[in-house]
Amino acid sequence: MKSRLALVAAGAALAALAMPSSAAPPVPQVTDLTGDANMINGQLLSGDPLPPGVPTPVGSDNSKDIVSVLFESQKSKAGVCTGFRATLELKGPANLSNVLYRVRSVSAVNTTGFWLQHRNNVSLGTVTTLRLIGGPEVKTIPLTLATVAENKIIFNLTMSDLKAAGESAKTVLSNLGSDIRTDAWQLTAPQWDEALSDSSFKVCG
Ligand SMILES: [Ca+2]
Repeated sequence: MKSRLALVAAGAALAALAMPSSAAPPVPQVTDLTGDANMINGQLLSGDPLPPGVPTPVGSDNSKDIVSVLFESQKSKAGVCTGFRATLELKGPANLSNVLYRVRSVSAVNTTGFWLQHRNNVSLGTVTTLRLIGGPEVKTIPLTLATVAENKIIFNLTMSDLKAAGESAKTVLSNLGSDIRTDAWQLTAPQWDEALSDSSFKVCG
């Protein structure tokens, strides 16, 4: 019995050695504390009763509470860059009822805004768009509907989307961040939560 156990243990050890080491999980470029989706930490139209980033668990809405944003380049099987993906993670499942979920950045072309937006309101229904500000033309480009999976909203941008935005495989997005707002179509306020960072991301890095 003892020898059989030894053989089993040895086999397990060999199997472990034969397995490829698992890659480290990707690290989000943007992270935010939880419990602060409350409209009151620098998020009112005017007046800030508390400094930004002060958690207030009472009244915080998990469906609008930013946890992180992860930007990842996407490649074909041949290793060619096909665009990128941005995953907005929330504390709780998303609530697509008159809400704007936005992943923010800027680029050398769209210097004020390169915004990925998944929103729902009475005028538009549910749409995913790319809002461009500060470039040759302020405009909004329709995107493939984002994937909503429980507490994650996943935006996918193709090279065609980037080209339509005046961008390319060389584009570097900076000032990465996110904000979540009440969506009443032309009025997108108040803001529930916001996350900012100094991080940057090369779309085909
Ligand atoms: Ca948060």
